[in-house]
Amino acid sequence: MAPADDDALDRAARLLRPAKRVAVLTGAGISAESGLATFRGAGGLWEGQRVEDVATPRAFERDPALVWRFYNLRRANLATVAPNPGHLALVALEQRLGPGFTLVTQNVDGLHQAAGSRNVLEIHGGLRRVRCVVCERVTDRGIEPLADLPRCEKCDGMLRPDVVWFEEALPEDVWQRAVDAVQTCDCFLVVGTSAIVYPAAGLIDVARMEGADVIEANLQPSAASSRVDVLLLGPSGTMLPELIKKLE
Ligand code: BJW
Ligand code: ZN
Repeated sequence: MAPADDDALDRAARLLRPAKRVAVLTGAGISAESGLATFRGAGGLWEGQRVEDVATPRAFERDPALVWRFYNLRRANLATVAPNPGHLALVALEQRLGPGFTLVTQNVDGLHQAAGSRNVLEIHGGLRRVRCVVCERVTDRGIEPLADLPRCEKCDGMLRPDVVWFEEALPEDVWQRAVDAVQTCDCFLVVGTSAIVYPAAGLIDVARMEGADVIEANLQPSAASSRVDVLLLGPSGTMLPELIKKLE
C-alpha cells in the first residue's frame, strides 16, 4: 500500500479548510476496515451470487427466503462490528462545521450514526428497519434475528428489508435533501465508493456542475476518479483522520 501522499493531503486540506458547507458521500469502502465486506471487491459475493442478483425486487418475488437469509446474515453481522477511524473523522468534521455538514451514505450498516454523526441521509435505506409490502409500515427491528419469512404485526403482509434494491426509486425526501446539500456545498468529499451505482454516483457531477471542489478517498481509483480535484489513494481509516488533522 502506498504511504499517505502528503502532497495530495495538503492539496485536499487547502480545498476543505475554507469550506463552510461540506457534503460527503460514503460507500461500502468506509466500513471495510470495520470488517464489513464491500459489494464488488474480493469476497463481495454471497453464496456465489452477485449483489445484483439478490438485491432486486424480482429476486425477492422469486425467493423471499433466500433474500431474507442474505439480509439476516448481514443484520446479525452488525453485532460484531464497530465504527473505525474513518467514521470518527467524519464526526470530527461535522463538529467543526455544524449545520454546514451533510453526510450522504449509500451504506445500510448504521455505522455513521453509531460513530456519532448526526446529519446522516441514508439514501439506500437501513438494515435495521423492515417494511411491510402491503401496508408499507416501517419498523426498526434492530439486529434481532427474524424468521426466514417474517410477517407484519399489523396486517400480516410480508415484510421486506427497508433498503433500496436495483430498479427501485430512492426515498424521495431523503434523496431531495441529498441533492440540495450537494448543490449548495463548497466542497464534496467522496469516500469508499466504486461510483458505479446511480443515481448516487451522479451526485459527483451535480457537485462539479455547481462549482464545488471534489475530493475522493479510495483504496484504488474508482469510476469517479477522473472527475475529482484531488484523489487520496489509501484506506479511508488512515486518509480521513490525516486530512482532518491537517485542518487544525
Ligand atoms: C475502500 C476501502 C478502504 C475498499 N478505504 N476505500 C444510470 C446509468 C446506468 C444505470 C442506471 C442509471 N440509473 C439507474 C441505473 C440502474 C441502477 C444502477 O445504477 N446500476 C448500475 C450497477 C449500472 N440503479 C438503480 O437501480 C437505482 N434505482 C433507480 O435508479 O431507480 C430508477 C429506476 C427505476 C426503474 C428502472 C431503472 C431505474 C437503485 C440503486 C440501489 C442500489 N442498492 C444497493 C443495495 C442496497 C441494500 C443492500 O445493502 O443490500 O446499494 S446495490 C449496492 O451498491 C449497495 C451500495 O450502496 C451500492 C454502491 O456500492 P458501493 O458502496 O460503491 O460499494 P462497492 O463494493 O461497489 O465499492 C467499494 C469501494 O470501496 C471500492 O471503490 C473500493 O476500492 C473501496 N474501498 N476498501 C477506502 N479501506
Ligand atoms: Zn402491514
